[in-house]
Amino acid sequence: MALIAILPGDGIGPEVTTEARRVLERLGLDLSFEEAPVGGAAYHAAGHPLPPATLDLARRADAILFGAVGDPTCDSLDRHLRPEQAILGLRKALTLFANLRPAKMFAGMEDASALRPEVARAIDLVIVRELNGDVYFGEKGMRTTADGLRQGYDVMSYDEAEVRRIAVAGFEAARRRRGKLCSIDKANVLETSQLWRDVVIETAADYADVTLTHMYVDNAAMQLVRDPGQFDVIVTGNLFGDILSDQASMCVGSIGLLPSAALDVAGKGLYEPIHGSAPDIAGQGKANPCAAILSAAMMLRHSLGEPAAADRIEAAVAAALASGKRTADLGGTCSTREMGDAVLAAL
Ligand code: GGG
Repeated sequence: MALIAILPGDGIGPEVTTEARRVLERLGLDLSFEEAPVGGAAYHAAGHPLPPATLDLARRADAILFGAVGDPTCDSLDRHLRPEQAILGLRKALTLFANLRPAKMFAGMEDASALRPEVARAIDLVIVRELNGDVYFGEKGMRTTADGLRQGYDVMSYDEAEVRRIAVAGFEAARRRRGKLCSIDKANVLETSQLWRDVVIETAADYADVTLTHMYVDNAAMQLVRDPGQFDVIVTGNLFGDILSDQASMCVGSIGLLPSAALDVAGKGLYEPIHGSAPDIAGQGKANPCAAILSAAMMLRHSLGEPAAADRIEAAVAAALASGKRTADLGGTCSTREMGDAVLAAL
C-alpha cells in the first residue's frame, strides 16, 4: 500500500487538497493517507512552519500532496519562521530539485485565456524549473552600507552539477514529448546564467535527438504571450521558472489550472498546485481545485506507477471543464466542492 502524505497548509490549501484526496480515494487504488500541518497552520499549532513530525511524515511517505503556504498573520515573523520556508525546506531536505509545471490549453477554455483564442489554442508546454538553488538558497541578509543605508541581499549561485542535473531533467522531458528544449537564462548579464548556458550546451551532447534553443528571460516573457505554441519544454532556474509559470497560467486561463511535480532523482515527489494560499478567498469555497486534482494525477504518473489512473483524472478534469463547470477564477459560479463533484462525476 502506498502512503500519501497530505500537507494542506494555509488559506485555500485545505479546500483544494480535500477535493484532490476525494478523487484519489474514488479510484479504488491501494492508497493510505496521513495528514500533517505545514506553513502558517503549523507555525500556529507547533511554533514552526515545518515541524519535525511533518518532515518525518514527508520522508516516510511514498509521495506528498501539498496544498499551499502563505499566511498574512505571519508577515511580521522572522524570515526563518515564515510559512514559505516550509515548502523551501521540504524541497531542500528531500532534494526535490526538478519541478515539472505543465501548461496545456483545455478544449473550450479559450475564452478564459488572456490571449487571443487562436494563440491560446496552441499552448502545450512544460516548464522544468530548478528548485534547489538560485537566489532562494544563496546567502541572504540585511546590512548597513557605509552611507548608513539599509541594504538587502540575496546571492544567486549555481554550481555546474546543479545545472547539469536539471538540464538532464529538461532533456529527458523533451525526449518524452515533441523533442524541443528551450533553455531560458539571462546570460548577457548574469554569471550564473553564463555557466547555465555552457552546461546546458555540454549536456546536449547526450541528446542529439532533442533540438536545443536558448532564450533570454525577458524575451521569453514576451514570447510566452506572443506565440506560446512555439514552446515544448522550457528549462530554467528557480526564480525565472517561478515567474514564467505564473505567466503561463494566465495564458491557459487561470493559475487554478496549473499542477506541478517536484521530483528527486529517484522519482519521489511532492505534488502541488502552483498557486499560493489566496487568503482573500480562503474558507469561502470559491477556490478552483483543478490544479490540486491535476497534481494528484501527476503523483500517480511520476511516483506511484499508475499512468492509466493519471490519464483518467486528467480526462475527467477536461470533461468537467468542457461541460461548462467553472469556478469564479474562470468566470463561473461553481464552488470548490461542486467543481470536485463534477470531476468525480466525469471519472
Ligand atoms: N502551492 C504553491 C505555494 O504554496 N506557493 C507559495 C510559495 O511561496 N511558493 C514558493 C515558490 O514556489 O517559490
